[in-house]
Amino acid sequence: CRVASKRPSQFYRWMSTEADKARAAAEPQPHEPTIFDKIINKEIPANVIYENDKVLAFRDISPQSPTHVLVIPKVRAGLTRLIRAEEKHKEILGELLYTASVVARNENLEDGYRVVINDGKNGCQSVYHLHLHIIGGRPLGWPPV
Ligand code: TR5
Repeated sequence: CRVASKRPSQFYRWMSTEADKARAAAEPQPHEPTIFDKIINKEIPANVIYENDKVLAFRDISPQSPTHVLVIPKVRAGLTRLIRAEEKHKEILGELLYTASVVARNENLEDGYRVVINDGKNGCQSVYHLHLHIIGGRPLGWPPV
């Protein structure tokens, strides 16, 4: 879940820690809140850079690149994970992706960036409220590890 900018041995040691954390994260029940609900409700501060009635975009607290923004739906509506998406979620899924493009333009990411959804334990998801990562501001490697 972190981009390698360290020596490989340090990187893989760090990676396993993050992967362990993600594996330990449990998917909440449909109405059980996550940390993102507290951000939406302004109970804890976040660096919000874009907002409308449906979505919120804020800077990741642990940025993996010069630009690292999270885009989330204000109402989770069962979208703990992308794999839980249903027909009724099509509109908000489009809204999230469109917001990613707005954020990318506002953040001057014309040279390129990446939109990531970590889904579930093997996807390294740690917060079970669907979110898009917008990562940019430097050249990115491929494949992701
Ligand atoms: O691993 P996944 O894909 O679930 O991504 C969750 C992301 O939420 C990680 O990149 C975290 O760094 C990020 N995160 C976690 C918290 C947090 C945050 N971003 C902004 N503000 C945050 N607060 C206030 N608290 C967090 N626990």
